[in-house]
Amino acid sequence: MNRYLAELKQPIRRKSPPRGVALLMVMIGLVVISVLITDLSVNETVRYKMAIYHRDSLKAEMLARSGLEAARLITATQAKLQKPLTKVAKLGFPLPDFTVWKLIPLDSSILKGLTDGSIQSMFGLDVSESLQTRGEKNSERNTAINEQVERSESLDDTVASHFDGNHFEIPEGGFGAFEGSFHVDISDEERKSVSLRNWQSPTGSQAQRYAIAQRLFALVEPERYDFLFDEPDAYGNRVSRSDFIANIFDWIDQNTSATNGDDQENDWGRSSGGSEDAPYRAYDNDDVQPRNDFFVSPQELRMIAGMSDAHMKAFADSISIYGDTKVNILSADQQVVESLIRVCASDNRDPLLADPLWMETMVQGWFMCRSSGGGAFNPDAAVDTPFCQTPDAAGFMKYLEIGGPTQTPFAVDKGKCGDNIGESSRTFTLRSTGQTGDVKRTLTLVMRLAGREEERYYFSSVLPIPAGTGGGVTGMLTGGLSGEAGGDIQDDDSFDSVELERDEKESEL
Ligand SMILES: [Ca+2]
Repeated sequence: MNRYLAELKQPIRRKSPPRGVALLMVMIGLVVISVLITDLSVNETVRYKMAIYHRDSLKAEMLARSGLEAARLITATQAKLQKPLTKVAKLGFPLPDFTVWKLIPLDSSILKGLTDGSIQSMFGLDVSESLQTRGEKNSERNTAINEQVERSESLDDTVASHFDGNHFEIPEGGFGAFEGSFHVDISDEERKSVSLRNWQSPTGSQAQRYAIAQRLFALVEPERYDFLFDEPDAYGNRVSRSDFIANIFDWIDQNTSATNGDDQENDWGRSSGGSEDAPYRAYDNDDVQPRNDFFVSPQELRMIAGMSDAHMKAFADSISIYGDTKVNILSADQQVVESLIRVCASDNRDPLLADPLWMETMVQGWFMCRSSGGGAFNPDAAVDTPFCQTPDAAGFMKYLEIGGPTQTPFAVDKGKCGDNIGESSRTFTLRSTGQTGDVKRTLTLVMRLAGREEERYYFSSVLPIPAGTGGGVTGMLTGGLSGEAGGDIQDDDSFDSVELERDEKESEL
C-alpha cells in the first residue's frame, strides 16, 4: 500500500516527445510560408503586368487619337491646300506625290525629326542657330519659373505638370517629348475605280445608273482577268462579266427580279424577269440572299454570287461603297488609271484598248509624267517627254489624245471623261496606330467631308496582337509567366484565362 502511495506522490513524469519534432514543425512552417510567398509573388507579377499593360494601352490609345485628330485636320484643309499644290505640280516641279495627305507625313518619328532638326540637317539645311536660340529661350524660361517657385508663387497647370517638386525643366525638343509613337495611314475612296454609292437610288437617272455599270465593266474588262470569268468555280458555275456586274446591282437594288447585265443604257437595271436569287441557289449555303439594300460594309461584297476570293483580291480594292462619283486622278493607282482610259475612250471597241502592250505603255507613261511633274515648264520633261501634260484631269485627257509615249492618237470622249475624272477627294479612311512598349492601338475612321460637316460612316478601335507573342493580351501576359504563348482572345475577358493559368501554375507547386 505504502509503495502505491509513494508512487502516487511521485510527480507524474511526462513521456519525453520523440526527438526531431521541432525540426519537422519548422520545415512544415517553411513550406507553408514558401507556398504563400510564391502565391503572393505570382499574384503580384500578374497584377504588375496587367497594370503595365493597361497603362501602355491607354497611352497607345491616346497617341492613336492624337494621330487621328491630326489626320482629320489635314483632310479638312486639303481642299484649300490642294489647289496651290496642284498649281505647283502644273508648273512642272517634281513632287513625290500629288495629294496633301500623301505629302504631309503623319508619323510621329518624322514629326519628331522635324522639331529636333535632324530632318532639316539631312537635307543640308543648317538649323543649329535656331536650335541654339530655342535652347537659350528654354533655359531663360526655366530660370524664370524656378525663381517664381523659390518665391513660392503658384504655377499654372501646364507648368505644374512638368514640375517635379524641386525643379522645373521644359521638355527638350519641343513636339515629340513623349514616350511611344503614332502613325496614320490616310487613303481616299475617290482613288478607286468606281463608287457604288447611290447606284441603287430610285431617284438616280438611268444615265447615272448605266455609267456606274460601265465603270465596273471598265474595271473587269482587261483580258488578264479572263480566267475569273471563263473558268467554272468549285460548284461548276461560270459567272460572266455582265452577270457579275448584274449580281452586284441585284444585291443592292430594291426589287427581287434579275437584272440583265447586257442591257443597253435605256433598260439597264430594269427588271428583266426571272429571280435574282437563282445564282445563290447554286451553292450549298443557300441561306445567302441579296440584301436589297445598300452595303453595310465593304466585306459584304464577298457574299455576292460569283464573287470569289480571287475576284475580291483582283477588284475589291478598286470598288468603293462610300466615295464620290468622280475618280481623283491625283491619287488613282495603276489599275484605276487603266480603267479610266477605257471609260474615256470614245469607242469602247477601239482596237487599241485590246492591246495590252499599248495599255501598259500608256499607264506607265502617265505615272512617269506624274512623278516628273510633267508640264511645259519642266525643262527635262520638254526634252524627254513631250507628251507629258499637267497632272490634272485636263492634262490626262490631253495625254490620252496625244497617245502618250506611243504617239498613236487616241479618240477621247471628253464629256464622258470629264464626268468621271476629278481632282479632289471627300471620303477618307483614316487608320491611326499608337504604340507604347509592346502595346498597339489602332483606330479606324471612315468619313466623308460634306462642306464643313463630317459624316462618319465607320469607327472602330482595334487592339492588334502585340508583336513577338503568340497572340493577344493573354499571349503577352502568360508569355512572361509560363514561357509560352497563350490564346488569341483579344478583349479584356482574356484576363480570366490568365487567372486560370495561374491556378494551374500553383497546383504544380
Ligand atoms: Ca435586288
